[in-house]
This record gives sequence, structure tokens and C-alpha cells, in this order.
Amino acid sequence: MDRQRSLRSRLAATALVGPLALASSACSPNADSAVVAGDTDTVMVEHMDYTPESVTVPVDATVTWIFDDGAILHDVVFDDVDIASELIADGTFQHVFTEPGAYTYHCSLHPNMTGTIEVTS
Ligand SMILES: [Cu+2]
Repeated sequence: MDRQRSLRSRLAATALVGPLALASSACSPNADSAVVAGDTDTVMVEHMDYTPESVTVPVDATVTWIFDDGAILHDVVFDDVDIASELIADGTFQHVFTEPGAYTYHCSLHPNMTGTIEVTS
């Protein structure tokens, strides 16, 4: 519940800065878009997969993983940096990427599940 509330307040904050972001960007304000206002992005964890498998975000962007795969536990464990979520069946995990680079990750229970976060400067 706390995580959901945190996600909602973060989305609300994004909505507040929406007009500012729009002034410098042609991005659609549509919250259902895969890329929201340039500084947040969302990865769905469902159907034994991360969707989208690869996302590109600017430095200091917040990436949110939304776990929604029934009763199946998954996590998000990065390969080369010390970032990892808990094993959960629902809820969210968030991380702010402050350094440019390509960050690969996987699910510790299902090695076929892999993803990449590309952070651009
Ligand atoms: Cu998994």
C-alpha cells in the first residue's frame, strides 16, 4: 500500500511539472505513454517478461517497475551495480539513475527475464 501511495504521489508530482516539461519538449502529455515527460519511465513485470525490455531515460530519471504477474514472484537484480528489488508478486520498485550508462538486469528466479536501462547524459 505504501508503495502504491508513493507511486501515486510521484505521478502527481510529475503532473504538476507537466506544463514546464511541455514547454521544452514535444512529448505527449498522455500518462499512458511509455515515456512520461522525459524524467520517468515504467516497466511492466508481467507474463514472465519485462515490458518494454529496454528503456532509455535521461540522467536523474526515475524508473518504476510495476509487478503484475498473478502469484508469480519476480525481482529486478542489476548485473553490474548494487541495485536489487525484493522478490514480490505485486507492488512496485523504483530507482533513480544518476549516472549515464547501460544497466542490464534480470530476474533471479527466471534467468530468461532480462532488461536494460539506458541512461543518457
Ligand atoms: Cu521472474
